[in-house]
Amino acid sequence: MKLIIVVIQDKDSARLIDALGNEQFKTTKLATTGGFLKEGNTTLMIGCDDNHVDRALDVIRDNCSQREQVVAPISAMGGNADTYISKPVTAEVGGATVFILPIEAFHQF
Ligand code: 2BA
Repeated sequence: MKLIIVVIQDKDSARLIDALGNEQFKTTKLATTGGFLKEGNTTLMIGCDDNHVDRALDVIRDNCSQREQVVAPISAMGGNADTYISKPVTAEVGGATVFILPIEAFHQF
């Protein structure tokens, strides 16, 4: 068994959860925050058999599009936590960041 952890944009989450559900994948949705943009994103946990991982990756790939966005991450100025600057940069957003972990045991009581 594997645990797939996938970080996606909020706007892709409903479509991806529905698409995974249509293929009998079970998901848990977590509200998360990206460390760079400090904006909300969505993290899904998907537990599945090893032989279903490739299908899950196909569904994720098909439902999370990548796009460029001008963003303004907030950072401390001169190491002084009281003063912050916001410098716009272009970042690739969307798509999906995927981690696949082996699961030692799975129980439901
Ligand atoms: P954020 O950390 O908010 O990053 C959002 C996007 O900003 C990133 O998209 C990347 O395109 C850009 N970015 C991140 N750090 C950057 C930097 N130092 N300089 C310039 N651009 C930067 P993704 O790479 O697709 O990541 C999307 C979200 O996935 C991230 O949101 C974070 O929540 C998560 N993530 C990505 N890689 C991760 C990792 N190795 N470990 C844990 N979480 C990760």
